[in-house]
Amino acid sequence: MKKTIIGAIVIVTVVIGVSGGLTAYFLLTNELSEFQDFELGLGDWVIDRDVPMDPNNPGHEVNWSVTRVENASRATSGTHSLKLFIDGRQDDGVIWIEKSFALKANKQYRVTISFQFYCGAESFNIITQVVGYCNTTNPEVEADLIEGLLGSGEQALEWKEYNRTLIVRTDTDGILWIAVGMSVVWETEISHFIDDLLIKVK
Ligand SMILES: [Ca+2]
Ligand SMILES: [Ca+2]
Repeated sequence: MKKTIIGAIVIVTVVIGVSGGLTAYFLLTNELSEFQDFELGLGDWVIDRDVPMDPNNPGHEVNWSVTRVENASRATSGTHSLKLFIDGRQDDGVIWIEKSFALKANKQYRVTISFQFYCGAESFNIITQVVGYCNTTNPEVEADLIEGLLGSGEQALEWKEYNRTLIVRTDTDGILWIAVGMSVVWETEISHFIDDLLIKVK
């Protein structure tokens, strides 16, 4: 009788152990993690923007650029980061990088976006809004990114980490789009930097 009970306990323990292991394996294999430190390039990230036309330069957009730059004092890892520049004198414009992630269709995911954002000028005025977007559609215009606004970009003299965790459900094509960048609120010419972008999906 004792042996039977011990045997049953061993079997139950083994089953729990194996299923626990399988669960852990399942979670691991379903977890997607991506880190971009901009040391070697932009990877698969693509530059996009929605900016106004420049009234002082008809037929042209206001000056803007999103570039990978080498400047160790503007990097939290290595020597490179992403520089976001825009002439915000029209009080408008959003610039960002975006990437699509192929996942399972019609499935709920927990997405975490985090990155370092360099301001360089702490201010009571909100000059920029930091963007951290995740949704099933490719962001194309300013209105698409409103749900991804993470607050003022002028909260720290130098670097500040911005992050966001959200639950999002894929639709039939299983694609999630993630974008990070900045939106202009106040008129000025602005340069900010992003480094160490970490995406986790599970
Ligand atoms: Ca870096
Ligand atoms: Ca886009």
